Amino acid sequence: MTYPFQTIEAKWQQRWDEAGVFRIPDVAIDDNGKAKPNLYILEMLPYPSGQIHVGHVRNYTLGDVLARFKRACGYNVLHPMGWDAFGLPAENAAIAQNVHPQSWTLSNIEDMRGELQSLGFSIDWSREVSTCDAAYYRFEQKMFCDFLAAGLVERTLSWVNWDPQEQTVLANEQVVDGKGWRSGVAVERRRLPQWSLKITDYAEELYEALDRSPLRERWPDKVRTMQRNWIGRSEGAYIRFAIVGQQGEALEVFTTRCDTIFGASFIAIAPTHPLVESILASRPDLQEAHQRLLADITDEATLAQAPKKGLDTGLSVQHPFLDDTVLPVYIANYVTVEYGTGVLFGCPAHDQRDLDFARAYDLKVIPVVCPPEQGELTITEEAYTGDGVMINSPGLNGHSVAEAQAQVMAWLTERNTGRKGVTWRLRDWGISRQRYWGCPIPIVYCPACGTVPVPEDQLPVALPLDVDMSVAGNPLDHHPTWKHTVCPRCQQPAVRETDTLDTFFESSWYFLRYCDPHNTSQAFDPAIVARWMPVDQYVGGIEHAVLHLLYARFFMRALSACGYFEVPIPEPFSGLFTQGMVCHATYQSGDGTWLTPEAVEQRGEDWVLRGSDEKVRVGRAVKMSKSKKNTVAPSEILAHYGADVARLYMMSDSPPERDLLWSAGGLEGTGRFLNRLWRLATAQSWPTGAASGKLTAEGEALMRATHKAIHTIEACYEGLRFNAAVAAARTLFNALEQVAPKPEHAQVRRYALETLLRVLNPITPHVTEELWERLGHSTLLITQPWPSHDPAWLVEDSVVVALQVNGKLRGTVSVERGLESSQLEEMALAHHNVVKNIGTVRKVIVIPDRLVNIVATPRA
Ligand code: ANZ
Ligand code: ZN
Repeated sequence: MTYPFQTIEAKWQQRWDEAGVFRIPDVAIDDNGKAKPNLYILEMLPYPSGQIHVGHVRNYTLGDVLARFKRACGYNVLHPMGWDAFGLPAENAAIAQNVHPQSWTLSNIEDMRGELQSLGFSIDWSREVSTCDAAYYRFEQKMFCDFLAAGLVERTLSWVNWDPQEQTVLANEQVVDGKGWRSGVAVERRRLPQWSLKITDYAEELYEALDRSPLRERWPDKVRTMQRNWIGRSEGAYIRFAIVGQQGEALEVFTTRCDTIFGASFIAIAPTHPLVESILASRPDLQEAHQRLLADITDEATLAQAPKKGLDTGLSVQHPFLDDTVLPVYIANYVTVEYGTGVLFGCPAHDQRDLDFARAYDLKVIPVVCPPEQGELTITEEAYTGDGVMINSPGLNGHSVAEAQAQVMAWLTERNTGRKGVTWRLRDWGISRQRYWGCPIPIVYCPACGTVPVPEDQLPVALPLDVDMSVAGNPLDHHPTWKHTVCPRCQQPAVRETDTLDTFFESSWYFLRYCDPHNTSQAFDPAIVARWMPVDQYVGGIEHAVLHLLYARFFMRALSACGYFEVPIPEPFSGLFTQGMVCHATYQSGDGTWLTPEAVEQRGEDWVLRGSDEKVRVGRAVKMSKSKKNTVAPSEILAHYGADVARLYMMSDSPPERDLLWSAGGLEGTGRFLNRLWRLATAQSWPTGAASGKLTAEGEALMRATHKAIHTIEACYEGLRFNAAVAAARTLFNALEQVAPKPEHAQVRRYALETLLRVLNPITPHVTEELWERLGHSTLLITQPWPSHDPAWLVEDSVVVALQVNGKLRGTVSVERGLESSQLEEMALAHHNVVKNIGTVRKVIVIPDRLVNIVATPRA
């Protein structure tokens, strides 16, 4: 780089800091004495893993450009930052490196804060929040107690996903293909007392709101679809099947296909269903087989693929419409206890899982829906799940599936054996973690009083720091004193809950704390929150589509229910933007070892190990990750190019929602551009002289280009099309470069340059600020308003002229405005479609900039 980015960037970061320009008051007054509108722009808070990575740089630059732009547009912009500081990696690092999770976390925060600051983000650091700070988590302990009082927290013995390597319970979302999301080890099922949040109480509301404003307009469809699928609304029927020989006893199933009732050939119950216990009580012979079924249970996705297994209970139920038909009752591994009623009726002909099960246990397969163009249907190994015409179904034959469903529903209602109903796939949110580095759950177990929440005046329940991390399991269990306490109610000896909260609990409300970060008496003042919430624009990764983003939506509703707001604020994030990933090619040596980009070089067509002849395999570009060694460290980019180049490059290459393919060449090119801008602005003088008469055509063109740039870039920033904004800024730069620095151009050139600095300022704040100063300004560029454009200058300088022959339109031409009549006449007479239609020309009428009419004899 030829311009002194190092000194410039440090200088301006310090100046902004001294001027306190990013310290945001809750009410800001503009120059006219009016309150500026408040706006909240937020990026997802980082986990303090050690260093920021390129993905962070992209994410935070996106938010920062928008924040700086909106600020210039007159908003009082809240743009805070904090740390999602609890979690497993700190414990793992602590064990591996023999440091305390807290010191590991705090020193990472120091490092990462420094890196973020050197990128020049317009963050109000006075509002920084760290979730592992007792000053923060004491309030979530209070929330937990409030939720408990409101019936939104439950403690239940529940089947959980147990990660044998991490020695912890995982949320369903943390199980990927039957394996722990971090450990990659197959999860087991265990039954443990767990705390959970009743997110299912809000299933319908969370689902419906996805299709209401503002989410409908301002959240990506992709994310709304993912949430919709995750919440999983199914409309269907609940049907009761009477148990044969047990007067008044029935099994209730949930089905979305009541039309297939005549194809039912068995009933299946989930292995962990409460009913199973009573069935087994009278059938000790089945207990061993049942244990084997239990041992196999993993998550649903895996079970869907696994071989179908079950055991015959010996019970049977009566078919609701066929008096002489009874169905056997099985316990089956593919039925989940948490869905519907945990019981289903199997219809092998039309459900693949049921068919696999029927084949394994030799059960009947009765087709009841026939494909429309076929007269009959035989089922072999594949179930027919399509639409069709009813067969083998007394009273329904010949009807469509939809008609059959309506009819069966009517029959069920009539006989009082079933009802219409909706079921949701969403499960309650298990929040207990058997880990140390988290927020203690504020509960005491007393032999006399039972489960007692810790009263508010005894919060926080601080996490003890003197723990032994070398023993397996949760260090809080092994701590000699911490868990022994007295019961808040009866003052007798009692023990603390040693589980900690899922860290998603912390990230479900941090954005509220930013509004009022220093409040010591409550999580936040509702009046202050009302000034800022909801977040106007949230920016983060699509990987949070169903975890964090759903939990935060639930939290707002739960907090509303507990009276935390003046007026309920259902949605935390009005606008959501999910940026693409930063990708890079991968390199591997012959033996498959991953190689860093610095370790390889291109030689002709091939890639080789730097400084050797050893060939290297090049893989396609994938998300940068440490494991594949295809990362580029932001610290190195900063050292070689500086923050402005890094920021500009991040915004230049691809639309922000798409993946960005990292290229060293692209970064170079961006650096060259800023060097050129620097040279242009510093290598000559930029007099401020007053307007010197009429502009030349060249000057007018630059004037037009400048106003057009303002107009275009403004729209691009508004629409988060930052790459298009950069392209438009470069167009203006090129236009400016082409106009020679003659005295008659002085004014327009200076105007163009200043405009360029202003429109680029949100992306490259340091270099533009420096050049602004060098142009003689004593104000900070960051405090300048967004430039306005004059619509008069946007009028295109070309016009469309109609070409007529004897008053009839024969063509049009687009020409420069203000052409001479003779030039227009010449053009018209040369136009192919005019030539075709004229014989002898009598007269030519020209209305400049509009029309040429040729009066002529027809062509012979
Ligand atoms: C009879 C039937 C016939 C079904 C047929 C499907 C096809 P969705 O659409 O995802 O909501 N089911 C019900 N409870 C279940 C449980 N606890 N575990 C596993 N499967 C369960 O799925 C609804 C269908 O899933 C229900 O409709 C039921 O099988 C099954 F031709 O009932 B169906
Ligand atoms: Zn007690």
